[in-house]
Amino acid sequence: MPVNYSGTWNMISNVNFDGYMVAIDIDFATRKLAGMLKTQKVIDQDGDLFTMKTVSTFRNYHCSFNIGEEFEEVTKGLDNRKCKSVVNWDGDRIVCVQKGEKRNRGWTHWVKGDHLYLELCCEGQVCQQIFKKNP
Ligand code: VL7
Repeated sequence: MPVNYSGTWNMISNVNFDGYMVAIDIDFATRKLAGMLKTQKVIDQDGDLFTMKTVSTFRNYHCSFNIGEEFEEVTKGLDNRKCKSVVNWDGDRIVCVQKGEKRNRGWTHWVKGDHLYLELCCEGQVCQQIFKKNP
């Protein structure tokens, strides 16, 4: 049985977030602000149904999906694009492919101990974020 991602996770590192934001065309001022944030992931996993909230003092982003079911994602408050997204298990990892205007867009999550890892990809950029579980 795959791992459970449920919980509140606090960001402890964020590598190349700026590169990722450039790749999705976020303007300079917004990038400077967003780059300062320590975001929180609030995840609820109920079987294959996930709700993910990315929470910060600046903006929040909310996304719900069922594993293996393609959905229309609008990256509201981020780059505001429409994607056809689908998330699948890859072993214990969850891998999202975001099909749309941007090439090679998606993300992967995995858990190791009390750490949650996230890689965000777009075009040639990879951003690596690490979160620690709220006890
Ligand atoms: C991950 C942010 C930057 C615009 C504001 C920054 C606000 C907080 O795809 C994501 O998460 C997945 C995987 O965990 C689940 O939906 C979104 C945040 C990407 C991109 C864009 C800068 C403005 C950051 C919302």
